[in-house]
Amino acid sequence: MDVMRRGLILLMVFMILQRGKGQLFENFYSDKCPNLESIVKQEVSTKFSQTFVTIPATLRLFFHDCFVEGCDASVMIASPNGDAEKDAQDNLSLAGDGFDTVIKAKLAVEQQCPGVVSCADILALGARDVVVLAGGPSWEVELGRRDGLVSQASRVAGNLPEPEFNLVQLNTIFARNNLTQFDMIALSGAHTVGFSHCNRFANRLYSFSSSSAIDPTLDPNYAQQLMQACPQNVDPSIAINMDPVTPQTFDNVYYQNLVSGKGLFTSDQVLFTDSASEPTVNDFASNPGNFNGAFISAMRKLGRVGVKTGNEGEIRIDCTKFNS
Ligand code: HEM
Ligand SMILES: *[C@@H]1O[C@H](CO)[C@@H](O)[C@H](O)[C@H]1NC(C)=O
Ligand SMILES: CC(=O)N[C@H]1CO[C@H](CO)[C@@H](O)[C@@H]1O
Repeated sequence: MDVMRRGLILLMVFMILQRGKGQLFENFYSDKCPNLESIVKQEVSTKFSQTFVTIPATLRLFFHDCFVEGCDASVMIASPNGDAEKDAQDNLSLAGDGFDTVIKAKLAVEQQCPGVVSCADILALGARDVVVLAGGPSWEVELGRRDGLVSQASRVAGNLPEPEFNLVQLNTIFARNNLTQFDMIALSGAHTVGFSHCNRFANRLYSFSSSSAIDPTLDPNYAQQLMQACPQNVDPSIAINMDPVTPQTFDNVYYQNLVSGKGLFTSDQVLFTDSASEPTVNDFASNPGNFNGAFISAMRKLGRVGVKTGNEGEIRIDCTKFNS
């Protein structure tokens, strides 16, 4: 009896200790930095008024940060040796405006609340703010992340999805981050804004298979448009809109494009051509409310991936450098 009671007490203590671990809260900074959300929103809006790229760049930066070492701003670190996360091959195309947005927002936050708010949380807030600025849905962002102490280019390969991926490969890499196929399809809707360089999909235009140079799942007119914008051996710096219909609006037109054969990457188009994911694409294409709800839920889940809380990590002062 005595042994059982002792065991029970130990179990309860263990559960209480575990409870707060890895947990985020919407009101985490309400005492320590009450104006946080409006400061970040102001900086993001100012940056957006200078360039539209602020929107896709910040959204994609959040995704890449979360999938490598968790959402801990590890992607922000600039190493003098060129061996940090942002220096990896897969990160070569991260637009500088996303980094700049976080750096500027952090500077403004430090003026009012020095040493209190993590860069990881500022990036999570910025990702929400840019979706809203592009006409997408809004949501409450969970906060309390700490900034990571590891940022290595060698940790990137294999942790980010590739544009050539099929459904199983996409599901596998998202599942490792606690995200379902449904979440993955919703998050892919981020490709409703932003740009891609020609080399990320050129194989679908010029060297698809031995029987067909052009990917037969591409709408033929869209394929012609893409070949005009991206001739073979085009300047590698050329990038085109990923959503050819409403490129600057955060909406569900991305899914309507998939239905009409206008998915830019194999990883986009496969969501419609694979019968396991097609029903969800059809649903999001015709019900913007369903897409918005699924996107919000998936962004909140994405924001919990591998987070450091409590005394883990640090609150970085300069988002691009570890404190010591
Ligand atoms: C499902 C698997 C995914 C694959 C294979 C993928 C792949 C890519 C590729 C190849 C590009 C073009 C990069 C370039 O050439 O500059 C891109 C752009 C982009 N991706 Fe994804 N992505 C995926 C999921 C996501 C998710 C989950 C998000 C965010 C929630 C996201 C947000 C973006 C944005 C906003 C851009 C445009 C970036 C810009 O214009 O600067 N992607 N993605
Ligand atoms: C996935 O969820 C489990 C259970 O909540 C958690 O222990 C694990 O750390 C999560 N994985 C990631 C990558 O966040
Ligand atoms: C946006 C960004 O910082 N991109 C970097 C990716 O990696 C290359 C190679 O190290 C850097 O030159 C880029 O600045």
